[in-house]
Amino acid sequence: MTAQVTGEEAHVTSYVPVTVGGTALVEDDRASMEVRSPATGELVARCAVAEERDVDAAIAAAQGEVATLTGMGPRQRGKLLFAVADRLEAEAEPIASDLSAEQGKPLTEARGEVAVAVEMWRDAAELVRHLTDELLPSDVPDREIRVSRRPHGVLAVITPWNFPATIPTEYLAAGLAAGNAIVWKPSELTPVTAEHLRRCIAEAGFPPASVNVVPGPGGSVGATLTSHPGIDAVGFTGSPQTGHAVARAAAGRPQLLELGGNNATIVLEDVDVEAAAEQLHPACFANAGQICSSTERIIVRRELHDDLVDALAAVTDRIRLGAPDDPETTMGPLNNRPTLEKVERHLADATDHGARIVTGGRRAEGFPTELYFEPTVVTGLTPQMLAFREETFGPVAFVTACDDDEQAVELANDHDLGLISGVMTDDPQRGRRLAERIEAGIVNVGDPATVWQPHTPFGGASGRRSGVGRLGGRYTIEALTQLRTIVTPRPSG
Ligand code: TXE
Repeated sequence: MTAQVTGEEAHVTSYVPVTVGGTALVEDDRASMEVRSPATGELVARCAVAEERDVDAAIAAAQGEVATLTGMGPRQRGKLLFAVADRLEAEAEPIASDLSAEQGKPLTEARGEVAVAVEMWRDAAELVRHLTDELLPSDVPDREIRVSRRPHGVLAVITPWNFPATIPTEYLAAGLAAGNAIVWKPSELTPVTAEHLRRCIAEAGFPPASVNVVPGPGGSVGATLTSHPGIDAVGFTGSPQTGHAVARAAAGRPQLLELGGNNATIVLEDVDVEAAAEQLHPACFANAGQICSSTERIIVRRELHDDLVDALAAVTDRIRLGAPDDPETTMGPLNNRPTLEKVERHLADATDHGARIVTGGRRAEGFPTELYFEPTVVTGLTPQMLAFREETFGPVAFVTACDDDEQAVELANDHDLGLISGVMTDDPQRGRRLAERIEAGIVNVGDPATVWQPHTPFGGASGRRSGVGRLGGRYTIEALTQLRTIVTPRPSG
């Protein structure tokens, strides 16, 4: 970390500064905010609150670096991306530990997240090293048409707290690979992981203003950044409400927006019920359900309903809720109070409208903070309930019964967020037929919603509210570049 906090807050591990052009700005008059562990309530870091002048300076610095990054060419940038991956890998253990402390996920999940981030840096490096121009045939014989991918220029990146290493990496790795210079506002809830990432990028040898970090709250710093006339494009992952505000603020500029999901997994009557419950376990409860691709609604054939609900309740019995750094723990606390309150609001609304809590449903007692929530199974979910319409983002498996394939598809599509879906069946052809009719960016047949391979295109179906564009491997690089067509006289001879 750039600056240690001393004195009465000696237990504070770090201070996350504004960083512009590779320099940490640590003037005494800049406001800061606390980052507290969701698991213990202890202060784990302080984070600077960037001011308007910082955002201006970060954008000016990034503008000055675009030419350097573009001039390096893709193969040299690829080398630096590999070097970032190597640094992250070498420091994976301390980074995972800090990530777990500020985010609340079990250390094992944090280690897995850092390992995936490492692979994403390598993936971006390989992809960009093979980026080629395209020559199009010309209607006019003496003209050559060359189409190439250029960076947008200054890319504003805003990221959330649920995956503080992988979600930023999606934008940073592909954004730098493409030659953009970046101004990044990480979540104010997980800035320590952001600082690790920024440092690894700098130490890998990227020019100083390649990634500038302006930490702080979204309503002020995020809004200043996304409405700034100096940015050329935006990458954002977060809630639909904020995403729509970002879209308005950056209107007219290229945008890659990944917003929430209210993902359905359909379970057909031909599956083995115990095996289906095992697959649904991580789909509903990994990261305490705080994943935009989590299974939020399970739509099961009525003849299997009771058995599946029993099997789900049995798998939740195995979940060990506890401190993230305890090796026995399989689920940690929720990250923040608004998320806790939303989970409770959705459960209260569901039971008011006739749903039944089979197991869980409450804050767990005996923990240092109120953010530990019991893994929960609820049945009787119906379309008029909040949990059916909005993303719950908590450790809850909501179940509803259906009578046939037609009704299953209708229920799956009866919501506004079409990110990812699953059809669990032993019959791939039947699963495929249903998948063709489900309005989501990804449909897994044989697997639940949640399963995503990071090099494949990830994003919301058109016409829904869950985003614009696609993340994942080369699709992110495509989204973070613009096409430039140059038509020249064809060399004679
Ligand atoms: O999101 P926000 P929150 C969903 C999930 C969660 C809900 C709310 O359902 O319960 O959103 O979470 C910054 N201009 N997802 O409140 O507000 C903010 O500082 C610019 C799904 O955390 O969208 C943070 O850096 N930026 C999701 C980022 O936006 C603004 C991941 C996300 O915060 C801003 C997280 C503004 N006006 C939540 N206001 C997913 N798709 O994975 C806030 N921010």
